[in-house]
Amino acid sequence: MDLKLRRLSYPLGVEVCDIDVAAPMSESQFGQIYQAFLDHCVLLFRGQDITREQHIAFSSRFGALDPHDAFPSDRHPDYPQLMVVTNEAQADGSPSVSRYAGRRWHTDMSQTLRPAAASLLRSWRVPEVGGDTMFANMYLAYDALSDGMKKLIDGLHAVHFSGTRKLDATQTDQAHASEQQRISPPVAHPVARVHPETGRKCIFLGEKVKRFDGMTEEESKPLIDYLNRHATRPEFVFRHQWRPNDIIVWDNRCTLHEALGDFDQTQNRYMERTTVFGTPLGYAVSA
Ligand SMILES: O=C(O)CCC(=O)C(=O)O
Ligand SMILES: [Fe+2]
Repeated sequence: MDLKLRRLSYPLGVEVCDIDVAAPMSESQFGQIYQAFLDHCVLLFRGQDITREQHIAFSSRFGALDPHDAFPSDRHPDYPQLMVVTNEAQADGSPSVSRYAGRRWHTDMSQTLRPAAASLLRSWRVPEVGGDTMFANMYLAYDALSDGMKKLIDGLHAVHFSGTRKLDATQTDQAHASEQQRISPPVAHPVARVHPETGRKCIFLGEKVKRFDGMTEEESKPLIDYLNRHATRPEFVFRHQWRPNDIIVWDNRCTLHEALGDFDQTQNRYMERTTVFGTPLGYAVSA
């Protein structure tokens, strides 16, 4: 049976309609879903009232799952394959460690030598309005560059840093950032990346990047800022408004995403994410 797809925006994303991701699914049906994922970069499944085990099982069909050793603070205590993103306070009343997770343009795990292939984010509780997430298509962003700029970035490697999350400058937040930097020292990745499955070129950058390898931060900043601004122009972006029990799957190799935080912080937002390992990329550099 053919999948029923509904496009979510011009640049990227389709809703996969009338599917229960927890129901038995043949190889050929999953093959169609995987092809839609490669073609459209972002998939949305609505109304998935599933268990954590089912979320993990569906995610595993996309590839081996990351146990999040590079992010122990945000891991679910009972399920290492799940990262928690929430503004809900911890049991002892202290602020959630993940309350600012994803609040800048980024691609998951790019601060490691095995950046993520896919991420599958499931919404449990969402605010009445807002708390949206934006996704940008890095194939389109690359294609829209001039030949001169393509040639310039072709040889460049960008240095991705850990611990760049927005902070309230509390001691806990500072300690968290230092710990993240210790776990994941900086790594360099190609700025113009060839997607390992589609073979298409895309911009691989985002706001974890502070400089190009072999250049100073001061020298790098103007071009990094330009490329991030260009890559996230509205015509490359889809903005998702969450409902409870949505699952969004995105391809981290050819998209950037950002959580907006545009909501009443007295309301609860609670999400869980699995992360599918990508192929090894890049090399370690000194800070
Ligand atoms: O909370 C969100 O909307 C996204 C957070 C994020 O960056 C992620 O889960 O990878
Ligand atoms: Fe993310």
